Amino acid sequence: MEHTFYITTPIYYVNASPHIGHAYTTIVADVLARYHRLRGFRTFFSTGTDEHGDKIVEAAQKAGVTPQAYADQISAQFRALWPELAVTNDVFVRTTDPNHVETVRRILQKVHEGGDIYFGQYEGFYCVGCERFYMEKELVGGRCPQHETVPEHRKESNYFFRMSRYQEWLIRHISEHPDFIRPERYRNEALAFLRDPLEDLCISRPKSRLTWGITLPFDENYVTYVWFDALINYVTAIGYPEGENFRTFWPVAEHLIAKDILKPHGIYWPTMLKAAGIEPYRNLNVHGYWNIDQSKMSKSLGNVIRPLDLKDKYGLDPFRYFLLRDMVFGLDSSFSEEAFIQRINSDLANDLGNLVSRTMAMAVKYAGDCVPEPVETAEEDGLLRETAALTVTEVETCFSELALHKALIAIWDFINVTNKYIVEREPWVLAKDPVNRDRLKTILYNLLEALRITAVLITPFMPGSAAKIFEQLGIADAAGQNLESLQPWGGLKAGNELKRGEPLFPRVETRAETAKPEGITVEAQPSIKPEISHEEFEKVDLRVAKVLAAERVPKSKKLLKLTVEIDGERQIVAGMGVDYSPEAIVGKTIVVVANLKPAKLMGIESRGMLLATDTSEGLTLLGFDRPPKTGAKIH
Ligand code: ME8
Repeated sequence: MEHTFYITTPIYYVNASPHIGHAYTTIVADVLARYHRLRGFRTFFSTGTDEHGDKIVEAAQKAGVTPQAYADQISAQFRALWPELAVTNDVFVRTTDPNHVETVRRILQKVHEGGDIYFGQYEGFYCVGCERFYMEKELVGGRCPQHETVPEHRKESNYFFRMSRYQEWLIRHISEHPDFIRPERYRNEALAFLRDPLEDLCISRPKSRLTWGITLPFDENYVTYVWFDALINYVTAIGYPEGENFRTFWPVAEHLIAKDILKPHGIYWPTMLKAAGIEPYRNLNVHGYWNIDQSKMSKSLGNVIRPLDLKDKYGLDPFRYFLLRDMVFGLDSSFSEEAFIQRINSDLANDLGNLVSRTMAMAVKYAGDCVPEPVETAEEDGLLRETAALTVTEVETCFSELALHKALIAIWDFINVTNKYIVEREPWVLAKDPVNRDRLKTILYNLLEALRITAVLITPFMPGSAAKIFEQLGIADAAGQNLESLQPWGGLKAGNELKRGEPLFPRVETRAETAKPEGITVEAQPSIKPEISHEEFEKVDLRVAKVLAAERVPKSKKLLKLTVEIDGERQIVAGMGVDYSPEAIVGKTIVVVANLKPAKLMGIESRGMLLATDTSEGLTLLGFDRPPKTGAKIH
């Protein structure tokens, strides 16, 4: 039987330009699509833009153009971005496309005829940012939990989709298909929504208020609610209902979204499908959020990261690698440029880049310009071969679990085993004596085969770099580049012409390295530590403190004994003596970790720790823009 795979991304709103979050989802979809193609699956990959609704009308008004002109302009930005990021979508759906409009009307008609749409009154709180009504109890302090804005109160006559009718069915479906919504935390979240009675969904907007939408097929005076319209894109993309693609791909549909839109995808969409007589999608795959330097990305904070800026600055493959390596699928992650540079320098330039350059340099030098014939396999080559086989299996498992960062970790373990193989075999020593010729050929062959395996495995993640490695190895045919060719060991053809290339990943100079020539010693930025939960952070009690007295600890250059006021007076011994004299530190308002276990430094008890950071001129204490009260909690 032919294997098939259908992957979708959300269709993005055209109210703002693409950012790193959109790039992440779409690149994950691309990695999955490429991986399945590499395994020989017939694959279809769809993305697009969501163009109707209040939100777009508001954005267009602000820009002083019509909604259509606005949608055209931003949709074009998304469309043009994907090839720049090597994204290989098969289709790009716009909700203003005539075939989509037709599909939405067709499905509405069908659901209406099935008796699942009725006319009624609605009163509720509408968040334009989310394009949805909220129940009062869902609001946080009267505000939308996502956008933190006060929603509009609306009361109007509208059409409703009888979603409540499918509640029991949906609970059963989710329970019987444990993978329907994954990872598990989001399945649980969806089941939690379903614990309360499901309300019917308001699926229309009166034209007296909003005209920018798809007219209902059964009432000219209303347009379709933007989510009812948008979700249907997933079947428009594959030609519902007649298309051959629909029959082939719908049964294997995999949706990819972030946690922000779990409810429409996990609740509205399956019930809509059920009412329309379409079987449910196969899986809803939900990932976390990219935050920027620990805070939420938002236009108002001015910290929106544009994917093309990063690509232009650091290259496409490093960008794709970083996004996939630094986010655990399902959890939030924090983007920092320092962490990105660290990955480029260590994983890419050092581990993979060096492996390719060293191997190619040795192969060309000791074997001439062709892949040598392996002659004798020694037992000591076993580890490399076994690791290769295990890595291929591990990567397959990781893909089936969407643990893409783990797939990369597995590939990098193999890269490191290969690097170690070079160090231990010392080909440059063997090359000194012709007696070792056959052994040397085998070792070089093994290294080149390990490179080929690595190149195949990284193809979905870094297609450009994989292609460069194939070129260096003289592999032009697809047969040497697919996953099937990885087992058994030895798929690389002896005699292939080798071509040395440029280094794959130039190192990026860190601030410390750039600063050095001017005689300043700044440490390279340490990478961000592993994520902790909010609860874990809450355990640290940070307080505002005031330094009341300070003296040097006898016989120590660094230590100062401080008396600080927090919740009363307490003693702290701090290593600030090189950078601050006792006189300079007295009177300062500082930040202290107040619940650190007491410790003794040079025999003196210390109850707490001061917060400081490094600068080119030494340590500096953390301070405040406005004077806070002593003892105030820091959050
Ligand atoms: O919700 N981190 O469109 P949208 C990770 N039109 N991913 C992020 C992200 C972040 N900080 N920010 C956005 C819509 N995303 C609807 C979808 S589908 C039928 C209709 C990604 O432009 C992520 O995939 O607000 C998220 O689910 C999506 O963009 C939301 O895009």
